[in-house]
Amino acid sequence: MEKSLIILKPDAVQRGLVGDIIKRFEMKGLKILGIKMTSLDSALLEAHYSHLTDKPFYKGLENFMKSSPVIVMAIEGFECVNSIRIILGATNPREAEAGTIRGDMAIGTGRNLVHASDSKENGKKEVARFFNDDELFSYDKSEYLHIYEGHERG
Ligand code: DAT
Ligand code: MG
Repeated sequence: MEKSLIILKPDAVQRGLVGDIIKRFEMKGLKILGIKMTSLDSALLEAHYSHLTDKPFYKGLENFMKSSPVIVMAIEGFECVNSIRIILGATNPREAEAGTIRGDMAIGTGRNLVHASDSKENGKKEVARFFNDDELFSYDKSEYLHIYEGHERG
């Protein structure tokens, strides 16, 4: 089972889209291992966006991510990293497919509502970066029998 770190960014919180976005992950059948509201600081953001700190838009991105609380979620599912990126849509919401979160609800690249991990390795790393062990829950989801075939349940 893969893990993905999801952030519902300040625009999702401010626009009242938190419920609609979480709904899409729940509808897919993904398991929420942890969820909380938190504020992000510069050090955490620099670690999280280390691939972008030298970009001209980085300071704006950092300020935006600190501009209001966010919701962070740890999600688990079979090959879920890729599935979740598909549910998000392209980084630039104007190029995101209709039916995706960004395609349906966003316009600006710097206001694209949601972060999700981009690889299995980063999923593991990012969940550990944003959650303490005692904030993550291990439990059986009864509906798994109707979401997965046996070999996919792990
Ligand atoms: P993604 O969020 O799809 O994984 P990313 O990791 O390349 O995309 O970038 C992280 C965030 O940085 C992205 O969600 C929005 C912002 N960003 C990326 N490219 C940008 C650009 N050209 N202008 C403004 N913001 C940008
Ligand atoms: Mg990314």
